[in-house]
Amino acid sequence: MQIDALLEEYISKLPDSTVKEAMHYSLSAGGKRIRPNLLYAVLKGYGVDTTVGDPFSCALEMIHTYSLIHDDLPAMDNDNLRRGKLTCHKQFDEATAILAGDGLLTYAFQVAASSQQDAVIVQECISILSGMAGPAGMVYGQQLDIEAENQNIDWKQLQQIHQHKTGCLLTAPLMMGALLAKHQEDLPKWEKIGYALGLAFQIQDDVLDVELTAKEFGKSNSDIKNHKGTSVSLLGIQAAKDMMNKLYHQVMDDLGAIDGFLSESLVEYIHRIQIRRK
Ligand code: GRG
Repeated sequence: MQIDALLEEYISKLPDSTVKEAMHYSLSAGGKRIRPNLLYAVLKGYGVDTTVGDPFSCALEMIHTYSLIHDDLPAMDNDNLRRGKLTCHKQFDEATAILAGDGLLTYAFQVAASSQQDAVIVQECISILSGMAGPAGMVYGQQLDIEAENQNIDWKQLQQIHQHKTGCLLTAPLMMGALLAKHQEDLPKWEKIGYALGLAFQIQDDVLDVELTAKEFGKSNSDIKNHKGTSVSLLGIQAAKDMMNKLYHQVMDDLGAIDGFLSESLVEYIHRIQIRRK
């Protein structure tokens, strides 16, 4: 089943309520589903039936969506637009948006734990997922990001923020894919690839943020409004683009060097990410 249909199915199991509506609103607002697609492409490359990834791909998208809902709140980035639509707290209200994020985060782990795969592998996947999303991963990155507002940070500090805030949740599907495919020995390689991909993706986000209008990009340019350093403001637009392309190349090269992994679909998918305009 497609990721959209799977997410619909999981949400339909919840009791009817405003928080369910808000979770559904944000989950179905037109996200690119990058994290689920990365997981499926890793499984495909290892020649594994991609349905083994279903509960984990849904959990990833739920956690990603929770992070966006909370990031948009007035206490954080205070954004009105996300994916070209009203942010969750604008469409509903702040209390509902906080609960929708809480609901998506907790439900994600219930969904992941419902996997019928080998119990040890499920436990390892949940450990990766929680580690990457939590206070040593994405939440830590968000904290660093908030502290960096109105500060003169250097490139090293910005990289640290990006790697946690964005890189961790892009690395998780790669590592979970290797675990589900029973290729634990490849985990360090996927971790390296994930962080390079995360950094490239975030630099691209910064470049698109200045090159496109909010309408074209589908979200507000809140980094400028919130006086945040970005790869473009620190490196300049051309150097940022050069670094992004170098990182994407490195990712493609590293993918080709994983023994027994057929990288075509993942390389093709990452190339689509590389040329994205939203
Ligand atoms: C609130 C704990 C907490 C964390 C928030 C992800 C995040 C951390 C903040 C979002 C800020 C941001 C714009 C980061 C840039 C990279 C990024 C994650 C972009 C959005 O991801 P996409 O492009 O989104 O995959 P879609 O809308 O396609 O799902």
